[in-house]
Amino acid sequence: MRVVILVTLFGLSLAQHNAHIKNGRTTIVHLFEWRWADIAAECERYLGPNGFGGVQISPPNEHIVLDSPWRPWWQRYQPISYKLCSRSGSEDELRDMITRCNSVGVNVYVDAVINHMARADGGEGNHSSCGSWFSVYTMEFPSVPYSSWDFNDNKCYTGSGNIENYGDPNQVRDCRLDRLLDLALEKEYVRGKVAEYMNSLIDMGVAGFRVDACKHMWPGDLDNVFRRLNNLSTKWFPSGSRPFIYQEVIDLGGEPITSKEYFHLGRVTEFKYGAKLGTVFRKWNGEKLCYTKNWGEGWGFMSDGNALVFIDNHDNQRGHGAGGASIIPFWDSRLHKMAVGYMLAHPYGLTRVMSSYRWDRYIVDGKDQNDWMGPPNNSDGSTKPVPINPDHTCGDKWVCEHRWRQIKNMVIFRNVVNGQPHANWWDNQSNQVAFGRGDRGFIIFNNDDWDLDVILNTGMPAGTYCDVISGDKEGDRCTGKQIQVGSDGRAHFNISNREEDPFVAIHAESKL
Ligand code: 5J7
Ligand code: CA
Repeated sequence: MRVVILVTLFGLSLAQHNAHIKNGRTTIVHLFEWRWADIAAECERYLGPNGFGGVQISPPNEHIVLDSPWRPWWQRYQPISYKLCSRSGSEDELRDMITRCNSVGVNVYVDAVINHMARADGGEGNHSSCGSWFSVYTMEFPSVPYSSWDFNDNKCYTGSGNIENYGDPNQVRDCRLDRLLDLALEKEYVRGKVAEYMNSLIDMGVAGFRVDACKHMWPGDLDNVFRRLNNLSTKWFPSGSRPFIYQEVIDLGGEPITSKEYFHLGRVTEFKYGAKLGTVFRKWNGEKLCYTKNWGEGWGFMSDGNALVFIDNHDNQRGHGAGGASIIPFWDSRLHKMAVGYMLAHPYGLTRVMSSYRWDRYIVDGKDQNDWMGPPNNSDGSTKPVPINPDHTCGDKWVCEHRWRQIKNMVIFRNVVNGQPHANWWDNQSNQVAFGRGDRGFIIFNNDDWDLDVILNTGMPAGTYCDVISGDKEGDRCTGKQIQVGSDGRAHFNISNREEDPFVAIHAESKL
């Protein structure tokens, strides 16, 4: 009997590691701060047709509206209620978007902010995205409703009421994260409200959640909440499917709270991945690309089946959060394409691609004074739509990294090589490396300051392949480079270090 229960519980939690991605797709894109109407259109016109598996959306619930700084991105991380109206749109627009994305096989993952409500300096009144009244002074959020009983202050023993020492797990979980009013998730009532919110989204058809700030919540409390979650909607998913859970835990080492406390609950963000790969591609600290021969667990990362990996996220792309200056955001576009390309070619982890907006960077003494800026907006503060240019790029400061040819084609590459082993490694003992994925794909990088000219075994069937970095396969021709693979699987590669994109990738479906 005991054994049966254990197996059942284990099976239940493991299920929350499954992203339920459809049609052999593999990658999630974070459309940071996009409006629901734009996401719906993007699913239909781009994400579905180009093999993206899912989209992570900004928090859909009611949030504070801040005047100072003006409408920053982080206001989305200060909940006021679980009403589904945010600066990305209304509940109806959200529902329409979820349906339309599901209809083209693109899953929706919701950013769930459940550790806290607004900040203690957030005032009171109706300055919120649906106009709900709240007071941070009395800790009242009547639209949930939460009152002062639902917060943790009685359990926090620091002088300030805030987290003062990350070396003490009790205060990291029970005190305020930088003055954010900390929810008492051990309370039946709070657990019920949070689960009700998440279930309303599951019933609308979402496939799972990116859970914000998990380091600041007890794994036992999260387990309780997650067990209350419904199975996914059978309109879109097989019956009995558990919601996919990926937990934001910033663990770069050096703190008592670690990622592995959360593995049994779902996947966990591997922040070491982008921080380390950034160091490698920037060639800092004597790092070389050839050292990534054992990339993944060999670098001390969490096990493959637990990892959600990314080059940058909405926080650390601003030089704000974890990883610091080594992170490679879209501003460093040449390196960004290479690092994302490497990630998507490599079998480790479930991959997430960032899609950002530009802001007016203004760096003083290494700190960006404008790291707070919210999305492109109209003068009334409303978020601008994402216009699509004739060349398929995005306008109005929307960066749309996921539409960059090199990144879009590597998302397809990952789908084509899905399940194939890392194979045929080659390196020059410096920053030129190559590897394949079984006999389905092959990629080669030149991040040295000199040219690459080499003949390598690709492991691929003979033929002429289009390089999907310098161009596309269009009908029976390549718009970029062509690579000839001989009957022995060998091919000649020549990559100048001065090229716009000093890497080449071929796969089974880029063959002429
Ligand atoms: C939590 C961590 O465990 C951590 O390791 C980290 O680097 C950052 C945070 C963190 O998470 C948040 C989650 C939220 O949902 C909302 C939040 O406001 C935060 C948050 O503030 C936060 O920490 C900020 O960044 C750290 C590097 C600082 O040490 C913190 O003090 C805090 O910085 C504060 O940011 C500034 O002190 C304050 O002046 C400013 O107004 C405030 C702006 O808010 C944010 O920067 C939000 C960050 C955020 C980070 C996330 O990872 C995330 O998923 C969502 C939001
Ligand atoms: Ca907490």
